[in-house]
Amino acid sequence: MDFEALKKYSALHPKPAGLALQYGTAGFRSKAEQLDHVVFRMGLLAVLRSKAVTATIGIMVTASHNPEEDNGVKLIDPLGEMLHPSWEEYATQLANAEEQELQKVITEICQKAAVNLHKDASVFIGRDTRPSSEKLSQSVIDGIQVLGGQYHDYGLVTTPQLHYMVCCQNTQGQYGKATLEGYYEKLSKAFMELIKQSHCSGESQRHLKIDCANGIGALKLSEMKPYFPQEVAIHIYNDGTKEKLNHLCGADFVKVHQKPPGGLDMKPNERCCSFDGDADRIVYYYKDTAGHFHLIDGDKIATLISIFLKEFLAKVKQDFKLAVVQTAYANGNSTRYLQDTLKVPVHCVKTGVKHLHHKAQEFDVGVYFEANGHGTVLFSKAAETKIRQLVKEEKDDEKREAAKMLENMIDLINQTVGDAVSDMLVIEAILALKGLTVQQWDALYTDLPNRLLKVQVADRRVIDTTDAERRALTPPGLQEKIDALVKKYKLSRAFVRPSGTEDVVRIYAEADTQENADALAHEVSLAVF
Ligand code: 16G
Ligand code: ZN
Repeated sequence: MDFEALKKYSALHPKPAGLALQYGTAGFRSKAEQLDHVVFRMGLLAVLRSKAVTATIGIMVTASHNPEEDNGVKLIDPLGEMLHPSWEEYATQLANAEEQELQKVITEICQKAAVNLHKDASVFIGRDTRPSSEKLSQSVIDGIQVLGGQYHDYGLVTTPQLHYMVCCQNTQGQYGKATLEGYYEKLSKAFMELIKQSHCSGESQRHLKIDCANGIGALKLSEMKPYFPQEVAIHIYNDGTKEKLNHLCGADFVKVHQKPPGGLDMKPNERCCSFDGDADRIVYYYKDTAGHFHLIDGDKIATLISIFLKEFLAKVKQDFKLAVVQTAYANGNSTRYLQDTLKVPVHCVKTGVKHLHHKAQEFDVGVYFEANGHGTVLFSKAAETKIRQLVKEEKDDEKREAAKMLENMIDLINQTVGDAVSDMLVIEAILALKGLTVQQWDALYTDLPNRLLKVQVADRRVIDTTDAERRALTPPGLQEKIDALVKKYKLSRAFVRPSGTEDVVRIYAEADTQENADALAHEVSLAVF
């Protein structure tokens, strides 16, 4: 390794002395001006990771739903999944090394991770529409080049598109073509095949208004539009030409504030949805004739998809195991509906996509969604192979047709990570096939009133949790206090957890009425101090 060149280039991307950041649940996130050295070094790390696993690695510059002034970076592993946890630690060490320690830290990583420096390295790069993203992705390229890695810069792409590219590349095209065109063709073809079977989509049924958070989603949806016939009537709002990214709009805003985004005029009963800033999350909503706002979050999306999959999996009669993975934030009534009414097993894991993804891999068909709208469906290799085989060979018409439906779903779903564009098409296809209106979908169950609060404490790490973050182990006595508060209300539940992305403690409470959910959340927040 040419440490002289490294030293020279690193000096062009100096680390502010004393600044320490952590590779958290969403990679690095910070004010954009603090990130130049981090992205340069993540370019270095991507090369090392690529050499260690002999595969193409992805690197995405984005801060998702965070304010436009922020930015972030995360690495994507070979099959399009999140960076392996053991390397998250290396990422943190490398980002925080003072200039004179850089060589030592790199050497250590190479030793610990058995990196063979003689191997080739290949990195795919993508970025969101933030003003700071272009320059930061240039610094990523500097880092890659200094270690002699090859790269392909996809420029402006959604986060899930980059995950898709990396997976295509490392599976020799089995997952699809590693181009934007390949992505659009694969998804649009599967979608059109699916809705061919729908008989009940009237004119008004087809319209969908999409709030793109003034981000990358708008650009990519416009690119995709020509792949669809005119009947697919999607209307793009908050396309980034007028307002700031994520400002008073986007999936996170809508979910957190439980109200419609700015910039989108909603008529009663119109179906609308919001993407987040990098288009890996989606939530739906509508306004009823009385003017009340109804949010359809990740839990209800998981429910709709599960209903569809359960029906068609039953038709192919293969005894595939279907399960849903949620986090502690899932509304209690969604869990009850899935388990008791739909009879689909539900599993709860810690917050963060990697935990949900990992758990969902245990089943033939694993549906996972966070309440905030990030999610997808995973099919095991065996299930996918069997379904494709049934499409080709099954003699029984009904079974073969059901398999065909599932095969198109498999192709429409981005199995690498939650993808707002793909999820939207999955939802639109299911609504059309089942002839469901947005109100009927919403009426599957009623969300329990809930409240999310955050509080600043001296050190959020004093809170340690267990049972998928649903119970606090420390500080001593806290869980007992929460238990006593929860007992005061009906249908109630509450938990606290340290945030993985902000210096705060988050509190979640739900109860029979909004007043009670609010009161419970407030009382729990007082118990945290
Ligand atoms: C990150 C996670 C998201 C999670 C959120 C929780 C990924 C790609 N993203 O944005 O899934 O919901 O963190 O944030 O894993 P918190 O720890 O601050 O509550
Ligand atoms: Zn996002």
